[in-house]
Amino acid sequence: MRDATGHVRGESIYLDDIPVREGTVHLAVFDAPVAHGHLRMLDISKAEDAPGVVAILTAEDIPGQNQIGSIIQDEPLLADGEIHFMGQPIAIVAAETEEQARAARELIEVEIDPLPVVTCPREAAKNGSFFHPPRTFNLGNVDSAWDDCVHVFEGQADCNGQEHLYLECQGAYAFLQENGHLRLYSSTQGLTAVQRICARILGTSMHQIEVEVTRLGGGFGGKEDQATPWACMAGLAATVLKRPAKLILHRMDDMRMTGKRHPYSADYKIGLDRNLNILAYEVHLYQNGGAAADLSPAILERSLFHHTNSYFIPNSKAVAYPCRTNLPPNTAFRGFGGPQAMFIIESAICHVAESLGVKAHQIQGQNLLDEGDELPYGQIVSQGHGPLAWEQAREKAGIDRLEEEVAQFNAQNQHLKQGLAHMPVCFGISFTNKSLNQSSALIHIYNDGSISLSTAAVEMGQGVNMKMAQVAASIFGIQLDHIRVEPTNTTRVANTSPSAASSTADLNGKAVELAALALRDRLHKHARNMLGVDESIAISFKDDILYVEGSPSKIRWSHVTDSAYWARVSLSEQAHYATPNIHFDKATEKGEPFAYHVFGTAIFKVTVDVIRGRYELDHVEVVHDCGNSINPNVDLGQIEGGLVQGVGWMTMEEVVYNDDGRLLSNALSTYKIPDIYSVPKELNVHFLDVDGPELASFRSKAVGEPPLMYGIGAYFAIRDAIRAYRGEGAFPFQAPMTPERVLFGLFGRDALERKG
Ligand code: LUZ
Ligand code: MOS
Repeated sequence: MRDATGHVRGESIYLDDIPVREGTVHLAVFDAPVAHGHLRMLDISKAEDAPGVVAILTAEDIPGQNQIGSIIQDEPLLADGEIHFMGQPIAIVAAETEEQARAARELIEVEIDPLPVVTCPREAAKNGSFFHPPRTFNLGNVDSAWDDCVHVFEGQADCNGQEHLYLECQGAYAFLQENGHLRLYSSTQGLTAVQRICARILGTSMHQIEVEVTRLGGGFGGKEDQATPWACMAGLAATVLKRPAKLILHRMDDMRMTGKRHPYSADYKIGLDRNLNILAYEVHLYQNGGAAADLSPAILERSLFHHTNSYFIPNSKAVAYPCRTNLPPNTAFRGFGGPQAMFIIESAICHVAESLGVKAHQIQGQNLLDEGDELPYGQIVSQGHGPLAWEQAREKAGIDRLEEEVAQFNAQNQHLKQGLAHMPVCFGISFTNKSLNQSSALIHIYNDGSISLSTAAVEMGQGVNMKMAQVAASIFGIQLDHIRVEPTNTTRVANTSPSAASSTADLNGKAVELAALALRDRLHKHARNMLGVDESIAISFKDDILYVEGSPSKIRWSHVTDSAYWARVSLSEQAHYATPNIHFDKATEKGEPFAYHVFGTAIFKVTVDVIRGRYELDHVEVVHDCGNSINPNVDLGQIEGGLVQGVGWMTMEEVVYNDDGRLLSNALSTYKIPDIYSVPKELNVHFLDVDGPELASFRSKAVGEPPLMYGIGAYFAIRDAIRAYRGEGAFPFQAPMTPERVLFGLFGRDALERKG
């Protein structure tokens, strides 16, 4: 990992580490203290007189359009009379120091006429409060399939949101250069979105705004769309005040003001034949979108795509409702609506298994998607490694022995119970918005042979810079240290798609490949001229040495690049890549939206402490399909990190808003995330030994998001252990499975609440 040294020595430069220029003002955001109402009065006079205050900016100071919505234009940067969620930005305090800005913020006064607050998506749905009409995916004919089913079960499943908790909070730094040109550093996954929307706010053109990102301290989707407002605020202050402006959210401000993973509430109905083949599945998904659309429509779409997870179900129907509530607008989070849909179908399958007294894995295993099966959106499974990964995971885990051990343990122990679960995952790779599936790369070779490489990719700790350098180095046949991966910058690579959808390495890697191949052709041609040989002679570079007909020559890479420069050969190349063939028709909700799918299975074994409601993950075995990994270390880190983040979502991370729309889990004291002690005591990850698809860069499959969904297995393994204690009887499918919910599951909520 090329960033490792800088990280451990504290030398890597994050946004807050950029040295500030003389005259910088520091910003603090004043946000709404209530979740819904009319802003009747805003008094900034006391704050304006506070020490160090330079100015206080409100909606009236915005020279362009007060609008940051991307998919739907429904979100002001600063409230303009209406308040829709607690934490909604109303004013920006600019002061000489950050402390002064934050102190002055306390002196702002508002009067807000309250309106009813809705926090529940089902209530919003009753009111018809949607971002757009509900969407429906259909395969086969679910209505007529119920008659063929021997077993039919209906139920409800709920999963909660998740706080991104990137180590680096949201932030931006902006200053004017000459002729009104704005330079904007933003902690964003999507530079062009920041550039476009900041131009809209300032009423200027995109070419007046240059956005640069060196690296992020984590994103996880939280900075795909929601880095934009803070960047716009810094840009606005810098433009209006003609002074450099810096805004870094403190953790509690960040947690209060930004959106999270969407909570979903769902009604499902599942039908099987007597051999436990799933014949029909119907699900109604209520998405808690928060107060503005943000990326909710795209996230809803991905929930629809993944509503049958890894299973072939000949008749399925999913209806998804994008509900507007008075919470901060929920947003992208690793998995992007997929995890919620998968938790829900896993709940339905678990419901069947518990009711019929069979093991869930029996139903899961025999209904897995296989080669040639049709997905609910019409795409046909190809290179469908689901069953292979499933079988290998069972084998590597030693599932028969594990099952025996657990049965024996449970027979011998009263106050500790163990449980097992299988979690297969199938995740589609590509942005579901077809247009976003493009990227470009710019390569400059300097005459000494060293290289400047720029792409649209944002390094956020996922190792994409390393992969991009590896792609270029392997095509050129040179050492990795010749290549500098530049900060991402909209003047070097324009019209960037966000680094998201697990597609960053694929899309940008392909663009790097195209640019590098063009340069290599040119340099090979020049090397042939240097050697005085023609096309019939095979040449190549390996480890910086020019090989002629397979034998090393005395000529090095840098000799060729230097000679090419003096011979006036262009040593720069820009290339653009767009994923071929993918398409989707929203009128029929059918098409082939994904370049390919990623498959894998995780098997969980847990122990639950029946007295305390606590649990430990004893053993997790994962078989994951990385294709031909470019960098197994990076990919392993993604798999382990994703899995633990998914376990956190499913077991301990509980986002709590009260009925007034106030975030109660507003700090790390009340919001628990996994730490090193939450990592499974034994975690074995195996890569499936198969070739990756053509549409993956170097056939190395996308790895960012899919492993998160393995974490769902933790929920069902704990549930299995609870069942081992309490035997029969239903209890709700509600995630996360916090220790409190474990106790409710073990003893019944009523019993516990009555007896205290
Ligand atoms: N972001 C996005 C995503 O804009 N479109 C997507 O399809 C997507 N998928 C996963 C994660 N982020
Ligand atoms: Mo995303 S959830 O920004 O890939």
